[in-house]
Amino acid sequence: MKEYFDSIGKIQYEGKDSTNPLAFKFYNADEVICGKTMKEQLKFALSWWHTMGGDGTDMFGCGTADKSWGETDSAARSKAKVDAAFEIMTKLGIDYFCFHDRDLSPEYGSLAETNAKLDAVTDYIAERMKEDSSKKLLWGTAKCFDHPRYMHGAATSPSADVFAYTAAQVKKAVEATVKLGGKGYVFWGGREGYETLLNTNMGLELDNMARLMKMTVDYARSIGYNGDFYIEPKPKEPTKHQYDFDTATVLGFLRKYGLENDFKMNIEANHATLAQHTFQHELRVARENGVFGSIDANQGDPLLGWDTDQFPTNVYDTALCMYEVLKAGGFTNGGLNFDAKARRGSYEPEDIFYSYIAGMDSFALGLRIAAKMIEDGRIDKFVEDRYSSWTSGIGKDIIDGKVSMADLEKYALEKGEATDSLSSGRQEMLESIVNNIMFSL
Ligand code: XUL
Ligand code: CO
Repeated sequence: MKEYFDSIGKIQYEGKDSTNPLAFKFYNADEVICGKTMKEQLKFALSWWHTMGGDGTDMFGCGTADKSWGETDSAARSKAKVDAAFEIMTKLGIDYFCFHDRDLSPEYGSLAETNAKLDAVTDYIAERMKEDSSKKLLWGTAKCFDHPRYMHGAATSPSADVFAYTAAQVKKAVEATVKLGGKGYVFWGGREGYETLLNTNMGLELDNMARLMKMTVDYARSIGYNGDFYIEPKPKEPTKHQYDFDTATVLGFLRKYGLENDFKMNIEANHATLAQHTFQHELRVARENGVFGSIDANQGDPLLGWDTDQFPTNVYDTALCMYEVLKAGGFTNGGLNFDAKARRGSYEPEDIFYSYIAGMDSFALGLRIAAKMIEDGRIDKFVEDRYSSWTSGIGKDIIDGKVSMADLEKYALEKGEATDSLSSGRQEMLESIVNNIMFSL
């Protein structure tokens, strides 16, 4: 088998004092944290689109990184991508991968030919997975947003023919996911939104988006898929307004169409910040509503207002993320997919490794800090005490449904002014506790 990165060996854990850029400082796969190995807690995944296909092309210029994998023929390149991806995963100790159908194999002349070529690639991946059972598919999805046919949306297109084409493409992507044993199928509404309401029938578009999801669930279950379906919220980009704006909006949508039992969230950090939320906020909303599923790990740049998809290196954010993940009971079918790309200037092959090492170490450090925050207990204790008025007396009576508004009026009249029942929110003290924990590791 051809080796694509022959100067790079298996990346080892060398501990926090190591200065070797090609070693993990915090990610020690087999070390047990909060009852599971780091590998099980973090469930890292490689994103096929950024890592195997993304060459740095942006709105202002062409690609800088060579992602041809030494092949000019399209089918040969798709196969080479599989070998290169397996090599990257093995060297980094990453077990999972995620794909869009068209990252595995591009569109050819007709849908029939496109499907046949995709089958050849998924057959080859299945073969490679058989040889190495540590490699697993975290989730699959369909790229229903780049071809011109999707210029006005896919399931939300004004054209019923485009809806039909979308259904055909999603059906095939679900089949590919099932064939490779995937435990997740993602809907990210690439162009499911609008540019102007002057040309948009919002009600019909939302109904149709739900129709496609319902059809997908029914079809996938009928062919034996028992994994999760995820919606990946994003407020804008490429469209001005994306219908899956944020977790709260998606929850409203799912509940309106009776889809709430079939879908969980795939929360992406940079999408959260585009929606003017923190990453932790989106995770908390998902967790509190029982729809926490999977994570697209990346980060944006606070000075750039778009989806920069940078590798995550902000440890404060990874710590608060892993705090939410641990509180949610950890991942089940989901995991941490690096929906992230090396910067356009980081174009050399080894930058792929530096990027993943940076991301994996940042999440490993985040996990260590989050576990320590929980073990330390000061934050949890503070929150518990802050709400202690709900565990007895009038608070408990309200929760138990024992009192009416008239009873509460009587209580308030007797009790008098309520300000004295409050105490400080202690935000700065709590932030300082987090820093204290972070730096005591
Ligand atoms: C785009 C994005 C997608 C989804 C999968 O912003 O995040 O790559 O993760 O379609
Ligand atoms: Co994503």
